[in-house]
Amino acid sequence: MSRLVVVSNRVAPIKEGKAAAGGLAIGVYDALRACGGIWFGWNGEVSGSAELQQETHGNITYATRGLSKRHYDMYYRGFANATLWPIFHYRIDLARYRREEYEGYCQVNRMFAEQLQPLLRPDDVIWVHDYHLIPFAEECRRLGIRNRIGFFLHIPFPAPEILTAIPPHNELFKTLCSYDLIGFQTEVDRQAFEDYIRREVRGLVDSDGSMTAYGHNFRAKVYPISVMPDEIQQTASRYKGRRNLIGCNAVGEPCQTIISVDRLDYSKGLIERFCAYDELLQRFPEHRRNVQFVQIAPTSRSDVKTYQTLRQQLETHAGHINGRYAELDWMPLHYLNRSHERRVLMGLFRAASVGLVTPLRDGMNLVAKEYVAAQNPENPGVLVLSRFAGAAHELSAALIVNPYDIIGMAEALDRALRMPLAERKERYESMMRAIRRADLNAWRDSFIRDLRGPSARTVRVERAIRAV
Ligand code: ADQ
Repeated sequence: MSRLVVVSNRVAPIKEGKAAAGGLAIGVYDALRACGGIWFGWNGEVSGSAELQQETHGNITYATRGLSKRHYDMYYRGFANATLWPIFHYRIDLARYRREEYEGYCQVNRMFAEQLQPLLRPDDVIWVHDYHLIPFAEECRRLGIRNRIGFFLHIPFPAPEILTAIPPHNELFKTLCSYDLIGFQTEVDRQAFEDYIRREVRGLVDSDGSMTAYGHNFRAKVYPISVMPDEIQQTASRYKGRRNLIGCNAVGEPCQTIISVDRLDYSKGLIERFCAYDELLQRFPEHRRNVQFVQIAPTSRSDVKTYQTLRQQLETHAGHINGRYAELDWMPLHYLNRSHERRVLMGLFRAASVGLVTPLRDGMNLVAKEYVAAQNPENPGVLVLSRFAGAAHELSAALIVNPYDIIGMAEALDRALRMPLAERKERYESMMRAIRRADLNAWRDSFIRDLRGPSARTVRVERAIRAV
């Protein structure tokens, strides 16, 4: 089998025998181990060496490099995270556009392609990840690289009306059409891309998902990312640590726990969630002392202004809730800015009565799937899930909420905290079936199979021949 070459913005080498953290890393790592290959990208160092450093563990070579401060500011902090991230999450109000940042973004994509080229073999297949690397395939084609190249977008693809707010959208999405295969999290995202291709570009779209635009033939399909449910189930049930603390308040009285785990990001709807919890305690005072809310939210992109402001707002809200309701022996909200080991998170998920996952927009949201997979089948908790998380398409048996409706979320929390066992089991079983039907292996295998399979051009030619 030909090698796999994975390109992602951030690469953290995984030593053999060590566990990868997070969905993307686990999925990609397993695929690389199965057929051997290269994982190429930024090593996270700023002002570090632009020289390519290579280290090999087993049959995987990690080829990484640093970014200069200027490139970090233009490409990563600038165009990727201050223009694309907010716009793809429907937050034009938070987006800014600077031409020099866009140029820096394109430059980094070009440098990455140039550095990858000498490492490539003619039959390698290349799998590129996420919004940092939209022009990557176009840069490869410019260098004469003819390998199959696929792209997976981890975040939402917004409606064309939103996308066109990006000043160079035509140029940018033209480069996206250089990929052979483009993968999206949900049908809504794929449809939005199709709308853009039809309306903005006047491209052609076939019923099998193949498209033609700017003289390129390519396919666009849905591959919902997921988790390994059995592995999570095992990790969660084995965890014997702090879990015992959950389920009791400070004086040992029984207490239900609501848990949320997110990167600290405005797309995750954290402020609205705090307001909903406040509303729950106000509207349904019977839950006071009987419930605690644990919000784990490690800071991310902390050198971007919007993220600093969000952090301050959350601290104020958290202080307000605890100040208003806390008693000497009961703390209603535990707000933790630290990252936690995966096994600890899975253990906490299992012990919590409610998983509260309410992003304003999210490509998929793996925490929703992890929460369900971690539950005790005999006494499962309830998932309260935003309709704007990609995961809501598969996990329709969750209590689906609109994160802009604060009272609606408080009512859903009340319902979740009171839900009888039979209903909890029924919802849990339905969600587990959905997760098992399309787990992380299915995500990875179907994408790689399609990328290695016949190209959109071949399919089109064969169809034309059959029609004659
Ligand atoms: P993220 O926005 O990072 O990912 P998410 O899907 O929730 O969001 O994945 C986060 C991962 O990190 C989960 O596996 C979670 O358990 C872990 N994690 C979160 N907080 C943690 C903490 N405090 N400590 C340790 N681990 C923590 C992007 C998109 C999503 C998409 C994923 C994968 O924004 O929509 O689901 O990529 O495609």
